[in-house]
Amino acid sequence: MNFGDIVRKKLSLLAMLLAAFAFTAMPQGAMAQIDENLSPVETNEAAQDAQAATGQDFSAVDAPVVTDTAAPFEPFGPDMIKGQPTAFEDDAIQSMTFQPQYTENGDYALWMHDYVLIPVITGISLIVLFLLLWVIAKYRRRANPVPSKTSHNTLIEVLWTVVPVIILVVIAVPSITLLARQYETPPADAITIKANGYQWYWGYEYVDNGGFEVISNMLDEAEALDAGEPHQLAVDNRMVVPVGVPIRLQTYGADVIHSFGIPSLWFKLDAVPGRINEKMITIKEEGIYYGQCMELCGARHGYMPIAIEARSLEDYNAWVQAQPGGQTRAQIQAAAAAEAAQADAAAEDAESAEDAAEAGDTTGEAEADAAEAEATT
Ligand SMILES: [Cu+2]
Repeated sequence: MNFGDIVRKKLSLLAMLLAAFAFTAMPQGAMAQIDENLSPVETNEAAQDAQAATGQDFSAVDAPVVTDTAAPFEPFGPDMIKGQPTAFEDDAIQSMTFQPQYTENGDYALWMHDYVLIPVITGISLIVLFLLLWVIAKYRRRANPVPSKTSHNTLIEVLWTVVPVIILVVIAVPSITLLARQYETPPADAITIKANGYQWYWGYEYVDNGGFEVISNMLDEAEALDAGEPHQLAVDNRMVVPVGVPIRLQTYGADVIHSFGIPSLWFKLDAVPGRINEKMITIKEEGIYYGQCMELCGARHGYMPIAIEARSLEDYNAWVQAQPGGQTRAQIQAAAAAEAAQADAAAEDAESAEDAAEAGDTTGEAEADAAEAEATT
């Protein structure tokens, strides 16, 4: 065994160690499942712990309550469409890269693509091309009639092992960071919206706003063109979401596996029957963002587009209140507080009536029973 062999062995061990490190450093959230045995309280506590750990402080709940006197909700027109693919004729460079991004994760991923991956790929391709041309020119039979019998060169063997390891480590750092960001736990008060995939349309369930579901179907060509929107992306009812607020976006497959994907928001999550997947998304700008089902799900798989309309929290709350059974979170909290106060008052009544009964008042006893019954309901 010569020196080169020994070094190679040691370095492959190092590469394996690095891979093992990368795997253990990967966020556990990437493999997390929703634990159905966990009670809602425990889940909430876990979320709060996570929030404390990340030091984030969002409060969607504190937003101003929109009353019925607010302006009615007006859907955005086609001028608000954002993050669409670019045609080659319009901008050759832009047409070859990702759609413009409107989330922090999207910005990070785009940065990694443009400033880490593309330079590395271009550099390696150029070096390999240069080596090939050099060998073809210098070592062709006419220029080099007596071939060398050299079979080992320790220096270049060490180099071609060490350099790729360094390149992989350089790529691994932003790559694992991006993975971790994509699986960040939403804060406890993130707004939960559940996207249900059906054959072949989407339903958006507003879990934290009264639990209503909006069914979203593709518009036909004439309707889409009428609305000034792209055919096969335009829908009748968009998924309205608040902008700048963390959303706990859950996906679920009602029949087969679908996949909820919006390229310009750097979001894709499978919608699987019998299991809820979830990921956090925070949209940076108001606008209309298009996506599609991204898992072959049957005959009309290509005709179940996604259209997200990101609005200010006030507009979102106004829209929520216009839906059947829709309530803002402030309204839900106020109702819960009022109910709790009522229960407290009833319990107090029961207590005072009981005291009266003890004092020998027979009508008080009946009153106590009635008040107690009220308190328990
Ligand atoms: Cu589908």
